[in-house]
Amino acid sequence: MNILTYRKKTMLIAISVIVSVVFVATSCKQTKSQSQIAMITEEVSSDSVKIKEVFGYRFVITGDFDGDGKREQLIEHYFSLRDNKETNKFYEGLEDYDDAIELAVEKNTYVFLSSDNSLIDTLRIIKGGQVFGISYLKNEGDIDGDGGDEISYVVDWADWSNLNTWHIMTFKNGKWKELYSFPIWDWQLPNLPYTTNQYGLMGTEGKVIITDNDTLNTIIEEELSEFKGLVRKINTNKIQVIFKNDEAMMDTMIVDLNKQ
Ligand SMILES: [Ca+2]
Ligand SMILES: [Ca+2]
Repeated sequence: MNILTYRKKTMLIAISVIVSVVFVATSCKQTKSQSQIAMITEEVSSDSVKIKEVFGYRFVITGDFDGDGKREQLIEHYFSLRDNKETNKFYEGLEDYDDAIELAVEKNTYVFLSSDNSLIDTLRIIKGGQVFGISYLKNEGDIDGDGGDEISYVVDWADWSNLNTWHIMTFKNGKWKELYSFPIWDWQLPNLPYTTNQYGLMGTEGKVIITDNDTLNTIIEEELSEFKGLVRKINTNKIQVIFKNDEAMMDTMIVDLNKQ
């Protein structure tokens, strides 16, 4: 290689480095403006996406909860204390879960179960909490042998945790009392359909509202009704429960309610 060729080569390398630097700088600039455009596009598109209220599922169970020999209903309510009316649980078109939580909190919601039997007191579950209603409700039958059916419920917390508590309640002497409770994970429960019949204080108020997929909602509802729950009566005041133990393992245990 002679000296001239060497200089030419060095020059070519220098030029190519300069070109590369300019190219990288230009492409950085392009990337920045492109990302700005993307941001604006996202803002515009999110503005144009209509946020739609989704009423959500409401549990209704039947049983003889006061033990008078006649069956009655227990109906879930998701009530806004801010708006003073039954309210929607969810929204379609929200960008993230935090917005859903924030909207639920803003509405100052009150989750309760009412009965069509006026002698049965309202079961006040959560007032003004971070909730989306209840995620499970079941008639457990007469666990303690007093003639009235006990119930189980789980709160649908508007949070990020999957830890939860299963509550068994009994209606005695005009009041709801907790018979027993145990820790669970939310994933031990079946999914809820996004919409269902709309219940007011006087009964059904609306029809089924479907957001996206009828077939899927039907399957989810079937699975929900087929779910056996996490409590099994073994004998009077003796139950077997599936729970989250202290080692964070799914476990079963026999509970003697006479010893609680
Ligand atoms: Ca009754
Ligand atoms: Ca009972």
